[in-house]
Amino acid sequence: MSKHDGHDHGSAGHDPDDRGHGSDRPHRHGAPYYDPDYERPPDHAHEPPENPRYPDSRIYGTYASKKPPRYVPHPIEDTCFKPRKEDYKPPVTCDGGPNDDLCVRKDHRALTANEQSRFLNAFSQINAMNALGPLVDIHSNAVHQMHGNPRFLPWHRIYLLRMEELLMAVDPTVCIPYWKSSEEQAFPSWLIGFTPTVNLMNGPHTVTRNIGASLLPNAAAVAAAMANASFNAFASALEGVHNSGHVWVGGSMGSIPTAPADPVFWMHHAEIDRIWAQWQTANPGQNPPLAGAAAIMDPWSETETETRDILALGFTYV
Ligand SMILES: [Cu+2]
Repeated sequence: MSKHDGHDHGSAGHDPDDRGHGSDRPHRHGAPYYDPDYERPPDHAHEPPENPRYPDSRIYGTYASKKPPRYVPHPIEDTCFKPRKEDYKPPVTCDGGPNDDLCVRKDHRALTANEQSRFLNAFSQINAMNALGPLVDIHSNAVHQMHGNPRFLPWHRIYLLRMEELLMAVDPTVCIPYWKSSEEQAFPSWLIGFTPTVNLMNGPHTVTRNIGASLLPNAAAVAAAMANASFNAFASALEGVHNSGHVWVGGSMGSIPTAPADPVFWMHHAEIDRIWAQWQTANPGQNPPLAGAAAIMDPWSETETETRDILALGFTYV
């Protein structure tokens, strides 16, 4: 039985089979989430391949095509969402308060029905424009070394930001909600029927789930991760908690190349990022030990230093 079967996922043990060499070690295509190993620092020097499917350098970084295909806006298919001009008034936070310029990421349980449909509608629209697939594909390229080492948290912080920017291009009131799975111990019910088909580089992928075949980390597991005083100890524990969340949802979420096709991926990672932000406040000056090329969040240009301050990046958690 493999350690990747789920039940023992996140164990601290090291499987020799999992410690191969170079690009073989991290998530091979289709590979499940594996235990983080922060003792092996990223060996990071590469140029990601150019791929003409990627149209926009702000979102797709070095994957962007020099001759971008034009976005083809797609009519809204969701009949539950009927945009009217008055829907596009500024978000309610524009009241002169401190959050005016920030995307305010909320607990998904606090979303109104309208905010839920806006999130799903924006998700469907960027998918229909074939702007989502290329973003998902970036996650399948292990060359970015975004799992199992200190790049995990800063890299996914930028990844979420790019997704949020894409969503906001469709609907500027949308921010990525977070899914506090350790507290809820349940899948967000309003996402159950939402299983989009996303065009990935290997062809269309329809989201599947196999919810609850393993254990979801509880609040104590998150508290135990939070109790670590050094970045690597904290981040490694939190990545393990995160892995178990992927395995618990199962299906697309259980596999690195397909996980971001499920909207719950973004909400799961928003929660992981929120926990990191909390830990940062409690542990000032504790930053990822990254230098040189490993400190650049390729395919984007942000450096590790630029990932530290979420307010400076333009979002906050409430
Ligand atoms: Cu990831």
